[in-house]
Amino acid sequence: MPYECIFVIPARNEEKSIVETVNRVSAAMEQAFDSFKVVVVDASSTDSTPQILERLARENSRLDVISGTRPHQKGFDIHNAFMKYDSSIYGFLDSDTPEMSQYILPAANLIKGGYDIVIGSRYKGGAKLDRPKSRVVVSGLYNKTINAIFGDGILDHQCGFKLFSKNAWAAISPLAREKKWPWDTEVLLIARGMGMKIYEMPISWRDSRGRTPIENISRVLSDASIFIPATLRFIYRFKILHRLSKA
Ligand SMILES: Nc1nc2c(ncn2[C@@H]2O[C@H](COP(=O)(O)OP(=O)(O)O)[C@@H](O)[C@H]2O)c(=O)[nH]1
Ligand SMILES: [Mg+2]
Repeated sequence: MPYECIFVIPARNEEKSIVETVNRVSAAMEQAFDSFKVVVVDASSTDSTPQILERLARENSRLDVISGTRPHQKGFDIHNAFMKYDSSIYGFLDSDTPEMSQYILPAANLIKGGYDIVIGSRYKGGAKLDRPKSRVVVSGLYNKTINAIFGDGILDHQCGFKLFSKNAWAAISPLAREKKWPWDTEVLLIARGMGMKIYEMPISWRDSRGRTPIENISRVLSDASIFIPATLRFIYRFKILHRLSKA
């Protein structure tokens, strides 16, 4: 029997947030579904996250813990976790934003009502944002660039909260290749190319890390080194190859 929903939480060194996130996601899932699994992918954490997860899994029969791959492969880890289960809905939520679990029930209802994909959006009207300026500027530039190139109309590609219907995931998954952060953008571009119905849900978002300005700049630079080559790959795949195949 397929599950009604599989909900994945990617986690790397999340000893501060993981208990609250697992508990709040589990409570939200109880409200929304009869049969479900909460699946934490522990990506080589070096803090006490693995021990905490072992304890949580002993207490919670609906929690599965699986091991991630190398660091930075969040997309690949979520992808692999989805592939392990047969489910009507697949979703994921970043571990450091437990308050986002409040959106699981409304997002699940939208999928049940016929949407292919529901994504959290920090930039849609009605959203509330508490984020360092450097990251807001870079993220805004990134989303606008993707829109200018691909015309996909999505305002927030990279928010760590997304749900997919079974059919949407079955169609997208064989085509998704990115392993790192840009996997989110890739799955949305594939979905748009297939004419899927995507709902951007305005959310209230707070960057929880409390990084120093130097750490924020360093994150922006490391993101640039990952997102710029990925965007060039997307141009090749979704624009150039697409045009050649039509010629
Ligand atoms: N699978 C996996 N997850 C990761 C990795 N690094 C961070 N995460 C998780 O991915 C989510 C987003 O990471 P975060 O550092 O908060 O990114 P930000 O929100 O863009 O600043 C969090 O739940 C992290 O625990 C990783 O290397 N692999
Ligand atoms: Mg985060």
